[in-house]
Amino acid sequence: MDRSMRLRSRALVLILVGGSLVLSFCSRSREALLTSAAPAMAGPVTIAPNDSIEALWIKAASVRPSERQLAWQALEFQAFVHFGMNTFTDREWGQGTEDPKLFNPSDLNADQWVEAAKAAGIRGLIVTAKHHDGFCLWPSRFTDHSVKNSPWKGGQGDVVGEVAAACQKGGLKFGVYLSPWDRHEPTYGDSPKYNEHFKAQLRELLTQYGEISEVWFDGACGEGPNGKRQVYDWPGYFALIRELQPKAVISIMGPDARWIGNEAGVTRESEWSVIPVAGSDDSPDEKTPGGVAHLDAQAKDLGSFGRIAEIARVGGRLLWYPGQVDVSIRPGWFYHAAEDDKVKSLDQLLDIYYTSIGGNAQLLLNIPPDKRGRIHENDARRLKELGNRLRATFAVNLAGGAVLRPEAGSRIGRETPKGTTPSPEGTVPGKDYPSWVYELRGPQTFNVAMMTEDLRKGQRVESFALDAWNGEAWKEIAAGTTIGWKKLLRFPKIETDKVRLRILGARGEVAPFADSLGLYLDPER
Ligand code: FUL
Repeated sequence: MDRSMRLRSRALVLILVGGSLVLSFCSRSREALLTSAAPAMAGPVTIAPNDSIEALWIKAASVRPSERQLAWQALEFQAFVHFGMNTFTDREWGQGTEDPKLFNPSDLNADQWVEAAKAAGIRGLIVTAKHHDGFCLWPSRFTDHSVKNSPWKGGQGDVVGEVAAACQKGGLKFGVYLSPWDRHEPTYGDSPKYNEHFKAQLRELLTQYGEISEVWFDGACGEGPNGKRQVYDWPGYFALIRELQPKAVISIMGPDARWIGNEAGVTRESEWSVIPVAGSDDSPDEKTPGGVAHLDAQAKDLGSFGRIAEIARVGGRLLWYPGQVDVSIRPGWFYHAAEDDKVKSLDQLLDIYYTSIGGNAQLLLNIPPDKRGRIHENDARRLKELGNRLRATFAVNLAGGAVLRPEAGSRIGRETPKGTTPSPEGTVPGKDYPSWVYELRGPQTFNVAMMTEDLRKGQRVESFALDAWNGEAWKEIAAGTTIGWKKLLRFPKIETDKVRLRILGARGEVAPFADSLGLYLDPER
């Protein structure tokens, strides 16, 4: 996303002016702060039947993201690029028997992909290096089913290499999708042999293309009951990635980021990054679409306190496992000319943006190149419209420079509940939570609010409300449940010089900080 769209001013300096706190904004971006300050790490936290409610509350507030998860979350918006044999056969899933000669883009231009993505404010790109049909977009030494046997560039081309270079040039992060399910590879189903093959291909991708920011492992496998049964060596795959690209996030069938549970571009109303999971086994579970064992990524409730208590009864652990929303700009994942007029509208994309990034998730928007090897004009135009609209909306934070004061009578300090051990990490249910009043720099007109939590302190807020002062009284203008990385709320235009943020429920203490509130005007609403 352009610098102008980045949220600036994250180092909060609390200056006492006449009993009030003035938010002083410095010029470092939030991303810079997040990546420079190493979070206090807390890996999986064990939960057990004998944990009291208070103990569970404190444990839930103590789970932290890893540095790689924080950096990934700060990307916010990435492009998914489905391109390969299916682009040329007009299919979504290939058989693995397609002739490599069918792959022949007439005008492949990875710089154009990057420019189209950047126009929307996208910060990273993940390309399908190999989809289920097994055709490799790079000249792998371990199969003949690749670009090297295609007519494209006389068999001398390397799509992965061109995309990696274009991303580097354009300042985008670069990641790879490598399908574990391979319908072409003869060793598939002969588990140890295929695992070696898969790791050899993974090694090529992890060593030949510079920094890889994400490895996306699909959970799909269409082998029927009589099909080949492959037992994947997940721990081996993960170890290789950690060894060769320690900063890379391993998503979906992996420990760092989870599938949100749909391909519709929406999050749950309450989207938690602290997720309780039964048992102690972290290896992906192919029986449930969940990435880690015993997690049903499609369940309606993944992280409520009730769910945590339920899992504690059978014994398990709390993971920092943030959600990613994958959705296509068109009906299909791959390009089909018949869908040229089915590119999602600007309003649909805005809804997706607000409910995914603004719902505590990362957005992975698929933009499939066509048979030329270019992002089609209709898609490119829509991406630009999206970026323009977001830039216009988020250019100025109208809460910038606000004077912040705790509301009289509300409580900011921590209390130690009866019967629990004092902990640096939080409070308990059923207490009063804080409210803050933001005195704006004069009357402001806005229709978008943004709330964020400092994830270095975990994810804590369970519900909140936002009020505007109408000259005589407070009027609630928006409310929500979880916040996490970011909550975005849209409402009819309002003019006021004072807003109030009420925390209605939280796991532990919620400290005021500069990121907690942004107010914006979407000029087109
Ligand atoms: C699914 C795959 O089967 C689709 O083809 C696509 O790649 C999507 C992102 O994931 O599981």
